[in-house]
Amino acid sequence: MPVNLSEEALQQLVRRLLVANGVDGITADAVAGSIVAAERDGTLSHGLARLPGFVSSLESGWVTGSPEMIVTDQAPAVVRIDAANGFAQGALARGRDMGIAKARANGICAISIHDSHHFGSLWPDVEPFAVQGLVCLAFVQSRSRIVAPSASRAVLGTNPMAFALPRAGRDPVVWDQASSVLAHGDVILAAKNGHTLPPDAGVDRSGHVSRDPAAVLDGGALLPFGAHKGFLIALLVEVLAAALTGSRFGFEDESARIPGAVTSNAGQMLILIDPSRAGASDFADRIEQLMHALADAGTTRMPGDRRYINRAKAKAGGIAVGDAAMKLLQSSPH
Ligand code: NDP
Ligand code: PYC
Repeated sequence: MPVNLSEEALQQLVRRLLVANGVDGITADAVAGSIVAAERDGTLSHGLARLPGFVSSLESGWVTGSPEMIVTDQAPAVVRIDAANGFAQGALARGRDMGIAKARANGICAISIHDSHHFGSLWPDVEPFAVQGLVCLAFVQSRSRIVAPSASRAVLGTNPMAFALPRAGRDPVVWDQASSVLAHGDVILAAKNGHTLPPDAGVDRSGHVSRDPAAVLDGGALLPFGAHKGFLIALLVEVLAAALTGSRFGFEDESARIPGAVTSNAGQMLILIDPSRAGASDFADRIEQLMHALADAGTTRMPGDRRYINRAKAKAGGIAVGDAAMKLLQSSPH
């Protein structure tokens, strides 16, 4: 039977499990915040379902729980963070204030994170910047899983990117999407729940399109969204998140060879823009005009809507935590 927990109670349990597995306090707060936000808002592919993967990656020694991360004032508009083989959310927590200060001072700032592991959703990383009035873009790359339309094997990762847009007096518009038709996490959930995949989401180990999640997971690969266009977005993400940050490409990641390791050693790039410094003094009004035009045209669904509805429900009724997750959460010492 699922147990209903408040966001705060679940945050404490997830944090405790991470700390018990060697994660430092700042990183544990940040990673737990990301996992709980995903579960709360209904992004189940990157919520509590990810906990066993975080724990097994830590136990395998592949990821460092409490590394010495270094935040460097790299250039007037660049913060560089050496995550020292730790979790990306912990690195961002350490560099975000410098990034915001630089974006406000210069109009724009890149936060360049290398030697990091990102195993979560991107929207919890970007949404807080928009709440503070900044436009934010984020790019993360990971283990090779996307096969290009003309290729025979995967090189690029499922490479998500996210965009957060502040709105005056309203929740930000935030989108966050994998470069594949489906995130790998959703293929795992489909396999677990006995669902078939949408057509053209993945191929089996022989390269044949397959709707069987087990076949895709067992040596197969995922297809980019929108045919060649998703492949090109995945390429852009790989360059911004890996090459520009000084991180390994997805095809250089060695996690697949380490028993228990499911996170990838990779990079993350965030770009912050202060609209008030970008030359558009009427930015907030222009965004409202755009939103009204979309609504007038019949757009009833904006990115983030689903999550905000789930968030309100969780605030009112709590977050349902299943037996397996509860057992894992209670396995750490009190
Ligand atoms: P989805 O396809 O579920 O959603 C992508 C975006 O589209 C969301 O912002 C969603 O908003 C929005 N959206 C959905 N339907 C509509 C619609 N009809 N009109 C307008 N907007 C819509 O996400 P993915 O499966 O691509 O990714 C799932 C998660 O996996 C992401 O959080 C991503 O960060 C994560 N991921 C992480 C990776 C990593 O390396 N760490 C790798 C790959 C993926 P809403 O949120 O409101 O549903
Ligand atoms: O769901 O594709 C995915 C993914 C890769 C790394 C973390 N999530």
